[in-house]
Amino acid sequence: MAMKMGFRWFGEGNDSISLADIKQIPGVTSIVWSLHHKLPGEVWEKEEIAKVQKQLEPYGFDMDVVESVNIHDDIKTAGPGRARYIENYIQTIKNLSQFGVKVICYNFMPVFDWTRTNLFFPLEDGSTAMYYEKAMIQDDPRQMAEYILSKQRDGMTFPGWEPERMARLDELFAAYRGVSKEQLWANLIYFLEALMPVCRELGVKMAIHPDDPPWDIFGLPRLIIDEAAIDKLLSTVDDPHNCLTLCSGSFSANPKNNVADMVRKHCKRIAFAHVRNVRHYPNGDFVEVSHRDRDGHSGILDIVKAYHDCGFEGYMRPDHGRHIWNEKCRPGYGLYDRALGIMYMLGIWDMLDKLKQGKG
Ligand SMILES: [Mn+2]
Repeated sequence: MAMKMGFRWFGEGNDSISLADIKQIPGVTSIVWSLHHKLPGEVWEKEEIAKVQKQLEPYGFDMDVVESVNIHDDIKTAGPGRARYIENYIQTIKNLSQFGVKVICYNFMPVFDWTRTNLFFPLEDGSTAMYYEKAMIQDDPRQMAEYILSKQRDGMTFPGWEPERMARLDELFAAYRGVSKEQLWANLIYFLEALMPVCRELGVKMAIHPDDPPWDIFGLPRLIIDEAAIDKLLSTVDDPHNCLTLCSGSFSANPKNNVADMVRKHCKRIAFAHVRNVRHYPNGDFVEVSHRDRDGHSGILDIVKAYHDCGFEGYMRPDHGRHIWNEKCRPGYGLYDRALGIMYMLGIWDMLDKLKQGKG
């Protein structure tokens, strides 16, 4: 077993990048996929999954990792539909496992998924990248939701920012109003404990993605924000199928988080690694930069080395990249910069392999 390199793809007709393009990036064996037309709570039907399988097959890509099967708000808030939506989720796991899916990346963020204030911030080299301006995230989430939704071009919606959900923003905020951080934790644990028996039976790992950014926004509690939260999650549901999607970019948006330490501590429980580099500004703003270690503050060299040192056998992918060479693409998900990121990561990895063999 060895680390497996993946690439996130939004699906036929939903991504500017083709599978043929991805095939030409050295080292990629896994397509990280999803059914982006499904709303949280719906069962993913076998016929829909089979369609994706047919598309990947000619290229020899595996479909082992799904990102994401989103969680219905009733599961996060313990709302009236919780039991039904958990049942649907379990059915989706069963259907996915018939196609060889081994890892499901998901998140437990209330109302909003990842949050940025500028999706096309100009960097000094002429490229653009996603930027988070702390001062812009004040009391009114509607302004930010409108900005994000206005950037959804050509019918491509962002996962976690479904217009159907954003249209009900007031209603969603009302549903979370009574949910404290402790209750949100209890609801996450309840959800995972309900899933673990079927995950054990089918060998499917649930891999939670951290909250992005890793702090409370708009008065909404956020759970997976630091090492203490990871410790709590993994020890409370202490099952090898309760795992992490360790996103270096999300965690390192808070300079106090040391991602390489997290890797060393929890290597065996990391099913999926997102590798991304972030540059901090003294006022708390941050921007996503190239994967090259010295371009940002995430510590990419230390992180990749930590994975290599611990014998990581999970899936890895470059996370967001910049928009370079005038590429028209989904924010953060262009072909070119992510391909550069892969070559940087594999360059480090292959050299560490070679050094290790030399020693042996
Ligand atoms: Mn990520």
